[in-house]
Amino acid sequence: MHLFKKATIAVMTAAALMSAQQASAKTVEVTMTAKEVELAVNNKGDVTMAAWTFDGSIPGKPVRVEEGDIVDFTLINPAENKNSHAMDFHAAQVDVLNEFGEVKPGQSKHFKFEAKVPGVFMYHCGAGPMVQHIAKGMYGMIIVEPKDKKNYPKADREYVLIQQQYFPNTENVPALLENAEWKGSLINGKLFHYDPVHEPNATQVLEAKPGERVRIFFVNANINNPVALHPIAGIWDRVYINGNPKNTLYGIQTYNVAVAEGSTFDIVSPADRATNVAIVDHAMGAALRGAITVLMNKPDADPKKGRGEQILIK
Ligand SMILES: [Cu+2]
Repeated sequence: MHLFKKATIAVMTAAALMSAQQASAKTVEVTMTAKEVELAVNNKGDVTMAAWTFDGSIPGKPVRVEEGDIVDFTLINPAENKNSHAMDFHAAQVDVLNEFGEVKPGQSKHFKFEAKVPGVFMYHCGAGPMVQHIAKGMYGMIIVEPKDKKNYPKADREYVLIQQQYFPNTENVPALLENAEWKGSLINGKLFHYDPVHEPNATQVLEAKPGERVRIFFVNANINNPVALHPIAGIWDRVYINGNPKNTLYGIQTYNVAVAEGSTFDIVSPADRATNVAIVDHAMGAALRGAITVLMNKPDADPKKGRGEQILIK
């Protein structure tokens, strides 16, 4: 073939590939409202916290986009709130003083960013004192699905777990900074949220069928402590550091998740029998303060759990 023709074909192929990529990228609109509300932090509902939240829940809703998507974000801070709030997406590469700046009560803020890096990222309020806004519950997870699926087999079920240190008195900011007075570990906003073994009021567990690949998207939203994430009676088949399959570890017993890190964990239970796994922070002081989650692997697992909206079990 003529050299010129070859080059032309190569350029056309590259152009076609690029436009195919651009065509698959989309804009995802996300709006959140800062809400200062009283929320229960236990399953029974009688231990409450003066919470600051995104949309009234701890954690805020999971945001899920694909690598290359544009996140078009609006934060509303209603006039009835007493405090300024802000949004810091760890998946964004922007300007801390501009996009992540504080929004006063009665105002709102709008910004866009491209989710260029795949993975599991924390988001949180960055208004001062930031330690207090996080301790009061203003955080969540953004999942940026990788385009490159190498090392990233399809999961049968997916679950979001976010851990937070619980301080009964979030008005004592120096205590938060010194790691004093922390009394509990919240998983998705509640103590022993999915652990009926240690907490009779826990009604929910994670479910899967024996042999299914279960993917845990995990964020450490603790104020100060790392999380030694371990599946009791299991082994992590894969750990994707920062949720990115380019950073894959295999056959891991415990993986230490830094404060403000998000990582993804795959576990595959034995296919020939029903089993239970307890996903814990193996730092005992955290586990026995609430950081234990039961994953039940059983033939009659609820088909809705770990799919769609139910990646975060309420
Ligand atoms: Cu805030």
